[in-house]
Amino acid sequence: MAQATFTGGEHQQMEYVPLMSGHKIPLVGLGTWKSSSQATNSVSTAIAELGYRHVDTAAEYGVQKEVGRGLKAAIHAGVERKHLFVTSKIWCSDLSPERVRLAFNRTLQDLQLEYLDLYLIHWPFHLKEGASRPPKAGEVTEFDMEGVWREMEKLVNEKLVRDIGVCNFTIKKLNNLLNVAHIKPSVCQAYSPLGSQEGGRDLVHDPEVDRVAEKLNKTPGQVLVKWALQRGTSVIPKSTNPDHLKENINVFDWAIPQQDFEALSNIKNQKRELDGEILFVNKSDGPLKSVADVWDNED
Ligand code: NDP
Ligand code: 1BO
Repeated sequence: MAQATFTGGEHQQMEYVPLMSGHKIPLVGLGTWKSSSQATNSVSTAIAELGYRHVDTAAEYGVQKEVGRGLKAAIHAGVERKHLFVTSKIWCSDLSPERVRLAFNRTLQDLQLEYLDLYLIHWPFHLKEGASRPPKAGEVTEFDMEGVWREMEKLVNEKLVRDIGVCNFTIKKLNNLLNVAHIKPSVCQAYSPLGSQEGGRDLVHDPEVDRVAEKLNKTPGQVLVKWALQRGTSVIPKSTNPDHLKENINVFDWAIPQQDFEALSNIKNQKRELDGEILFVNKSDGPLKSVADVWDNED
């Protein structure tokens, strides 16, 4: 884990970890999936009042304009842009070389920013514009990974993006990318630290999480965020609830004892909550006919 860096102020002191590029990513960020119209308030409160410095969003979340207004309010309140870390993602229907720049420009405009800190490939599959969920025959098409990555590299070279990376890549796909990348991916995003939202797994009420929370006099949300940090990842819990926002960043001056950390790591019935089935699997026509296909049979 990297040495802590502090930003000062009344709110929580953020800690950071260096990326391969040398830029540093805040250890706790704010997720914005399904934040809807509350995104503006949660982003501005999180940054200006609570000490968050990282916001994770995506074109597909449909909240980038709201997030942009929240960022603007936080900057207006005195937080400098250079102290923020903003991540967005390119959606599957824009995953062709000729659409990368357009998608990126739309994202910058919606977020009211001049550059992004991190731009990620959201999922490594190319979807036709307006594809159904689940996709119909012919709606999942070939993904030109090398061509798309070249366009993303251009954004870095033009200083419009500081780091580029991926989400939902298997080891096989990462190796394919590493074979062609001139600029290596800085991040393979891990997400849903609390078990995600409706349809996900309610880890906040898991008995083992509750036991550790009670023992340490912390909330279940804090225990889950801290577990992810101690595991060695940065973390992006989503919340639009002010109390949760406060809890989720208050994780830097205590630790989960090793025995409890191991108990949490061994919680029963672990599985991937967001498996991509609804987004990409067409059982009869493919090309992805099962969840195993989505994950290259690596699970
Ligand atoms: P999380 O695991 O972050 O869980 C969010 C849920 O937990 C919400 O219902 C939230 O409700 C609740 N919650 C938050 N804090 C607490 C707390 N302290 N105590 C109790 N409940 C709490 O879910 P996400 O799936 O949203 O993952 C986080 C972020 O990761 C996303 O928002 C998105 O930015 C990113 N992501 C990226 C993906 C990718 O493909 N790259 C996929 C999925 C997510 P409330 O708002 O009421 O607090
Ligand atoms: C549909 C988008 C999945 C969450 O990132």
